[in-house]
Amino acid sequence: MADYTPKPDHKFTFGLWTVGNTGRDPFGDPVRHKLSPVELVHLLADVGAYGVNFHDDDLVPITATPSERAVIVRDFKQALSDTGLVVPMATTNLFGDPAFKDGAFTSNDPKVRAYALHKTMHAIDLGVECGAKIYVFWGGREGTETDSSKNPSDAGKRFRDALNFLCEYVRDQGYDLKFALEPKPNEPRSDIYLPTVGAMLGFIATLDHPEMVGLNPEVAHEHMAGLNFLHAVAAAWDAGKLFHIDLNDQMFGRYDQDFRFGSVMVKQAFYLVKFLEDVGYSGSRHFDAHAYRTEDYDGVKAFARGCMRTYLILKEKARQFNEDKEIQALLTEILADDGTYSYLSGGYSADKAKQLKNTTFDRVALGARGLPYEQLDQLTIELLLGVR
Ligand code: GCO
Ligand code: MN
Ligand code: MN
Repeated sequence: MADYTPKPDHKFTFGLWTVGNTGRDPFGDPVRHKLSPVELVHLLADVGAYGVNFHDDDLVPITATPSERAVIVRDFKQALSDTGLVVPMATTNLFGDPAFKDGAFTSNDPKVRAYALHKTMHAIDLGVECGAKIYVFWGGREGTETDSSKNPSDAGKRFRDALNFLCEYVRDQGYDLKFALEPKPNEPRSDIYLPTVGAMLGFIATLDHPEMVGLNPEVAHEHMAGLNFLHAVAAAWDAGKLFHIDLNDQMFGRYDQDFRFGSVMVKQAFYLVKFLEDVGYSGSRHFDAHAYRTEDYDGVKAFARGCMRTYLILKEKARQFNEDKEIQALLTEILADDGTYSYLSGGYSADKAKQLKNTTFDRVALGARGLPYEQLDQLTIELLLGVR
């Protein structure tokens, strides 16, 4: 029997805002009382998490005085040392305060843009002080309801200027910190700029320090856009940009549901875990999700345990897939290569181009070959359903 107990090596993390979610939604009031950051650290330690991440305001309220901040940070660090939890990632709340109603770095108001930079520099200091090595940028309100209000190419330029400024700030301070950009197509704005992993990858290449900036893709965000999350993650990985990942779940096309990891689209979650484990992704497995609004704090713990347990079950399933003789035999058949064209793998040369142009192909035979993908998929389903 495999062991599904979370261990520090698994790098399972949660945000203060995830297990701390009180269930408030646009239609109803909170259903759970608010826990303090210290209580949340202990809750996460109880369920076996490795780390805790936060927005600046989750830890230090936006109204706190410097002396209140000092006490809060001291108590939080004490809770970390009492429990052994670490803070791998931090981020800024640039969406909650009314000042950010038209965005932060992309706001039309230069004063708001300046305040966003000011708030982020302080939040970076706080994150680094608590040990963060990854700093996430989720542009929650960086978008529009009406495009008559803002030129999208001005918005792109403002966002670029802000990130360039903040990269220089981090370098100036000598911080060991990388940025991870988190795309989302909409919600809370009608449209958010740079809505997908692909869009962000293109944008990063335009920055002054692209080596400092990568991606924080989220399952729900690509699913909201009807996209294949695994393919998005693979593109980020291939570009050397998978700095962090937000795991949760939901069907395509819905609002941002933030369900327990693996609770909705099990097959997609399996391919994702298999990919992360196969390639050796070594970053945090961060669960950016929250418990159903029906739950009390026992339910929140069940939710958090469930995220980690499902990940570990899928990891074990991936191991079985890689060792399953029938599955591997089918893959060997699918990937068969008699080496005729291996000369093409070393890149272009004029001779190779000439040789290839002069080759005669049996197009009909190529098209006639049957591919056993039905069998392969059925075996995968049976493995996931536990009958293999
Ligand atoms: C959302 C986002 C956020 C971010 C968080 C950290 O849909 O609300 O996923 O939860 O991940 O702000 O950057
Ligand atoms: Mn989200
Ligand atoms: Mn997220």
